Amino acid sequence: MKTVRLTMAQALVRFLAVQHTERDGVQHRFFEGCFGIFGHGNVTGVGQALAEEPGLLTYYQARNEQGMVHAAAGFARMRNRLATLACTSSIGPGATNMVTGAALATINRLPVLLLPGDVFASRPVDPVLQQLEVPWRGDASANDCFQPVSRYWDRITRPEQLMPSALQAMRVLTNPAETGAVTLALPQDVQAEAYDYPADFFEKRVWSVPRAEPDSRALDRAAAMILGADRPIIIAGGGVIYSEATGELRQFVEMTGIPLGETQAGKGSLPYDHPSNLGAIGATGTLAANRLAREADVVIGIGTRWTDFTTASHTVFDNKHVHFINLNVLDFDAHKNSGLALVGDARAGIAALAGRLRGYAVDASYRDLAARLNKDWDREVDRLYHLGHRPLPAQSEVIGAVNDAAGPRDVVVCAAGSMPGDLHKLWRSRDPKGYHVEYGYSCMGYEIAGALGVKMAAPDREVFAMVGDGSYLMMSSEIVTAVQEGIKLIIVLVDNHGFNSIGGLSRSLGTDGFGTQYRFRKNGSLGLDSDTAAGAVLPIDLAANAASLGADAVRVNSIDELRGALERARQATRTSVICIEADRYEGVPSYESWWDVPVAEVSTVEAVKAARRVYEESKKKEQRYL
Ligand SMILES: Cc1ncc(C[n+]2csc(CCOP(=O)(O)OP(=O)(O)O)c2C)c(N)n1
Ligand SMILES: [Mg+2]
Repeated sequence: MKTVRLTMAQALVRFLAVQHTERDGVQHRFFEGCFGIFGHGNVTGVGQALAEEPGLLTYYQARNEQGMVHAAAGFARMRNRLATLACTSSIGPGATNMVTGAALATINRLPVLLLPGDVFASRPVDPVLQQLEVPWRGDASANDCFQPVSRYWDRITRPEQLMPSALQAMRVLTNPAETGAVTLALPQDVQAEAYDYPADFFEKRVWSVPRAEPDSRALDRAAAMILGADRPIIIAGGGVIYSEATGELRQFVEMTGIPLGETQAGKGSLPYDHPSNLGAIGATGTLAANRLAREADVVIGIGTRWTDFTTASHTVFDNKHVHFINLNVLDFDAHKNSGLALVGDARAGIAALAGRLRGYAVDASYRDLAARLNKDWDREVDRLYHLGHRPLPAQSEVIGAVNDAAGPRDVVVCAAGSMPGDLHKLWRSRDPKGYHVEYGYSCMGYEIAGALGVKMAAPDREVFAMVGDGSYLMMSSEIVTAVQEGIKLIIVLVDNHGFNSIGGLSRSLGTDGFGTQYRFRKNGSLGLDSDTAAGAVLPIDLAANAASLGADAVRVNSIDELRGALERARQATRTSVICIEADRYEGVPSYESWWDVPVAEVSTVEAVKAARRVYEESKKKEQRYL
């Protein structure tokens, strides 16, 4: 047997470089590079291996380990999970900085490979710098934190153990039902240890991504349910887009006339102006989608994990006799809401259902109602895009200006704050990959780092990262990575002096925005830095901050100025940051939706007591979907 003598880290890098995916006959290289921040635990292991054969995997330096995992997740989402980036870190804090990124990837079902350095397997000199010791368990390290947030986790304690572990890692990463973060913890001594690896381990491998068709009897039952429905509705989730099923979905919708709502991950499944597209569903839904959802008797969920935002905390599907049909590649999701489970690929499942529904269509009046609601909603978007609010513009106008500046294939990226909900309602999406809002983990700090990964995955598209001042201050450091790599982002930074989304939530539930503004503590306010008791706003110059990181940065004072700056940013070759202040109190309304956020059952504050009464009433509307 031919063997190659390599360190474990060298073997790993060689292995990663030859992994491929294949779907519909098209092959993709699976790892297009490796992000890393070096320290002890990877500088002389994986770092040495990347440096010795730089042609194998392109190395990208990051600023923050969390940021690099976000970039890898953004990349993987943009590539419909058929390719990703690996991430290497040192031991201890470098490793645990990746835990948030791992959770985000796993929740969003996105493949990322994490390679945290680990303490010595041979334990000659314990405790090493940054080693977390557990007195009662000798084989534990900080990397055990990754277990609950990974879909596959292993620690490579001998060099030859790499072979079965790496193969398992690939199985999970490329399986659309199982995918998420995969963590291979790499003890620093083992990374540097040599072994005679069989040459076969380094042969090109192609992992086929299947398009499993759901069980035919379940499909028959689903078709019968749809035929018997008065008011069916489709809810399109991220699975539609990852499966590249938007063409089949459109045909299905046009054939049957069943109207469709979109989740955050599923937005873009149909163009916004398609007459059957009702737009966003749920807590951040449109009037169109939430109205029709209310009456729906059969809800066909495709590729959705049914979060509380999608169901408006189990209130938006309000028909007492509602039943769900769930087409999902993961049986866990397919069984939610007591649904009829169609376990399989979205594209294959839609085609199979369409075959059973030939000749079927909803009443013309129902189809027309959807088309009318779609048009009505577009008028509402138009209104909110052009409020002309003074002296500060409303956030909806900022979104309108960015939407106007974006070409049909360009991408908007966002994750946390008040913008995801507004974007969900208002963004006019024209391309299945044009709307990229991370709302599974809704992680502040994803916006810029995730956008970096999006642009790396799709360099031919403009990428607009929309970020709040809170998220920006939490993590903007990957701007430096964008500048270093010559990767162009257009970052629109909406400044409202703090956590407006949470402030609004707090105010609406009786707590006056406590702790959500960036303001000086006012003397005598007893620390209640709430909206009505706060001092002056903090003098934070966000544009100067962005400029200091190497971006072309500008502060604009009106929507007209914003439009000009966006045009200049489009022409530019470098990363731009455009900072604009928006009126924190001029929010986009909710449209017949609610979100279950528990209010204190006892309080001395009248506003809290009143909010609790409303809460108890609203909660009665929640259904169990049994
Ligand atoms: C890492 C992280 N911490 C806390 C939260 C809770 N949270 C959600 S939105 C938000 C405020 C975001 O502020 P900003 O980015 O300025 O957006 P705005 O709400 O002002 O639109 C907070 C604290 C979160 N989603 N992520
Ligand atoms: Mg803010």
